[in-house]
Amino acid sequence: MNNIDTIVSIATPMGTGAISVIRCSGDNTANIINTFFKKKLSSRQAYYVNFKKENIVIDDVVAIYYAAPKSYTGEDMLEIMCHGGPVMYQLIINEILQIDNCRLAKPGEFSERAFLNNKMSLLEAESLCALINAKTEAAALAARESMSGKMTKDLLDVDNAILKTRIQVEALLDFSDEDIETEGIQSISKLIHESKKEISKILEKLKNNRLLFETSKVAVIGKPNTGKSSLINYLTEDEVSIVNKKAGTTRDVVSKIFSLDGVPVTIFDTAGIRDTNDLIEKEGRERALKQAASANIVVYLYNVSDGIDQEDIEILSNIRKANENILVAANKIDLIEKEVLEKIKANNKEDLFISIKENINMNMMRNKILEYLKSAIKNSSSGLYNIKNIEHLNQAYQEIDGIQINLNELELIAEKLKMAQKNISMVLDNNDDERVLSGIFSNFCIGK
Ligand SMILES: Nc1nc2c(ncn2[C@@H]2O[C@H](COP(=O)(O)OP(=O)(O)OP(=O)(O)O)[C@@H](O)[C@H]2O)c(=O)[nH]1
Ligand SMILES: [Mg+2]
Repeated sequence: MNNIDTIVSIATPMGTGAISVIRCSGDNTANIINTFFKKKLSSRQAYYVNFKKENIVIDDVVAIYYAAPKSYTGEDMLEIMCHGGPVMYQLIINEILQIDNCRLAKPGEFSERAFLNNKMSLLEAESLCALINAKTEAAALAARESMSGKMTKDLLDVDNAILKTRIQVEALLDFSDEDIETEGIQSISKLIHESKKEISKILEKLKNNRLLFETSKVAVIGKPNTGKSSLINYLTEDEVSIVNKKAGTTRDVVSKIFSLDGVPVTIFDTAGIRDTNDLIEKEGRERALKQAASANIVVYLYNVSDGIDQEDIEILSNIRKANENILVAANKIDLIEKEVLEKIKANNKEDLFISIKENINMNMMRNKILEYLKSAIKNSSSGLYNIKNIEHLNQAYQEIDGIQINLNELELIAEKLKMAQKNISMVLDNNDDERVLSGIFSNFCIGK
């Protein structure tokens, strides 16, 4: 691919810092080097040089030239490390922009050129985008792993295994020897089983990654004094909300972003819901219900000593109209006798029984929230992480899962395997215009 423009941009955050890095990429890189350094730079070597405008030194910098195609973009590239601060890099960029066909780069344009020059796959570009935008350590590490090409390799391995199975099925279609048939069927059955296992492993990873790259919303709802604020403080390990024995302590929605075992979550504390004439409390109640509707999941708390009463049932059915994903938990189990608790548990098998104060079953609570989130965000759309990959892989899994291994069904098996392969190739497809145009590169920062 031949781009006429040479693009220029700052690659480090704008503002004050020790150094700033400026990046250029394109055919005119050599011209930039000649004009401002007045010397030839060998590829991939750091030079301490003066950046000069005519004979005036603008800054002393470290410059590295990367000759095409051995560069990030695959084009001629130059990286200039100048003194930091908000002014110097702008002076240098302004000078470079005077060179013919040089212009400022758009966000992600260096990576887009790398992709167009086959320096990275679409899957790797998507992972890179996720890495730049990662909000937790776990998200960054997961993105890093799939960027390294491991996901691509795993997919190629499964694709190969399915191809091998298809060849065996086709061969069997051409033979009618009984011994060969029995052996062949066994081998096909084994191969199919393995492919299914591998696809489901990759699928699980994609789903987990998806959770890492979203910021999921959890709304905590319940009647006053049930421990909502205590739960928020416990999960976030912070004093986000005021906790008090007086009912009606929280009056407005309070939110906090935190990492729930690596998953970025925004949790919303809300006002306790009860029938009231107090105007502020009424408004708080409205806001709580609105929050429940817009969250990915709702955690509904009740006090185990009071049980679920008519009021809880009404609130729950109100929430359910807008949000089906409700995790119901009974709090304060430390306050009741064991035998009584067992009886209540037997009548409310779906609920989770916890004590926030005494830290009972709180690990289970965290896991349940993650489990609910995973299924709740399954169908929501994501700007960062491509849901289409999950859909294609799911389809590949369904095709293989639907296979009945039977000698009379060989043609159908061959067809299903072909469809599975087709779906895997869609994830690996580097020419998927829809994905390229979905704006992954514009989600990148300037200079990447
Ligand atoms: N014994 C016991 N007390 C708890 C537990 N969880 C919370 N509490 C207490 O219950 C009281 C109310 O807790 P909050 O977290 O303020 O309850 P809330 O649901 O936010 O209340 P509002 O904001 O008024 O709606 C406080 O005194 C907490 O210390 C628990 O597991 N066991
Ligand atoms: Mg509260």
